Amino acid sequence: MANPVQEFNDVFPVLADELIAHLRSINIPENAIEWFNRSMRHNVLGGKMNRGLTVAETLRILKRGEELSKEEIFKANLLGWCIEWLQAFFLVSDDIMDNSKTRRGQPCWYRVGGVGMVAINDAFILESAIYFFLKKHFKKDAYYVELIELFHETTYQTELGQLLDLITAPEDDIDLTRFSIEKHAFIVRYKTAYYSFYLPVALAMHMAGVKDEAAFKQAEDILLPLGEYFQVQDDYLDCYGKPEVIGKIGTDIEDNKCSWLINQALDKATPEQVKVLHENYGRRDEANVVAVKEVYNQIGVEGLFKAYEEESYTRLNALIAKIDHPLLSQDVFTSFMKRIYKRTK
Ligand code: GPP
Ligand code: MG
Ligand code: MG
Ligand code: MG
Repeated sequence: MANPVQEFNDVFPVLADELIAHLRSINIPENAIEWFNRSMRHNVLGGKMNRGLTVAETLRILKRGEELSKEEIFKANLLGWCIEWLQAFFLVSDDIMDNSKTRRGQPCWYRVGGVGMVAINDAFILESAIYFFLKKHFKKDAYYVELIELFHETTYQTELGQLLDLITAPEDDIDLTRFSIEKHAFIVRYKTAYYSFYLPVALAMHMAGVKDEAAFKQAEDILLPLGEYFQVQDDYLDCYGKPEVIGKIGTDIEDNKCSWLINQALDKATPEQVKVLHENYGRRDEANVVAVKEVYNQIGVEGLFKAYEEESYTRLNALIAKIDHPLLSQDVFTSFMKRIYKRTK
């Protein structure tokens, strides 16, 4: 069997060529095609590609060892790339909203010389490309409408999560009493778990011909908590990850975010520590950030995270062990778990 990563990577140039050929066919000027090509390569490539790789991997598991045809492999990987395009659309936008500096070890797209706010429109084009690919390759399939609906609904859910993430963190009105661990859980399910966890598996389920709503529901019931755990790791790495490993410089403290870490700290802090957090969270000066991290250290937030990580591993594996729908397989979820447990980037 060919290497799944190679099979996945081989699909990107096919899609990039299709898009560019289409732009030429409608007489888009060469300089705009060149611009788009640069945006696509900067923003779609260079990530971990976990979401993208999961579609074909899940389809293989759902087909229970039955050999996939070349066409099935190509189409599953194409759907995987559509998630990577969706993610590119989100990340270009998120980095502007979060005032971030770097992503995947490079400057954020809006900070690349000469790009600036054109990045907003570039994000829109990255999103539109998804529907160009779906139409070109799936229009004749019985599940074409399901794919379109799923991408639209997932985008909507993510945007609602992003809205909550942003309005819970107004930069000019710092009020830590607004935060709670329940609010955090709600935000992260919407802003991260649907598109990163439910979407790749649901896409593979559609390709496998699954129709039973109960199967989608069972998958969602485990994938949303898995995605929540993944975003808690992201919050942890924002503060404790090494920029050269995670490829980005954390901004959650400066951005007044309702992060898992600040919720843990507020839960355990003495009145004096709460006061320090109130005076320093959500401010841009390095000294303020240092003061917040100092309280995190006093409280032992890193240790709380390690304990959460262990507890999540046990709890999520127990949830996976309960999956019993005949059209699903526990392996879909254990392989996801293996990939993210104790991740460092
Ligand atoms: C992760 O939040 C969530 C997203 C990237 C979704 C953005 C959604 C939009 C509709 C734009 P994050 O800000 O913690 O991610 P990171 O740490 O990677 O910046
Ligand atoms: Mg964000
Ligand atoms: Mg961000
Ligand atoms: Mg983050």
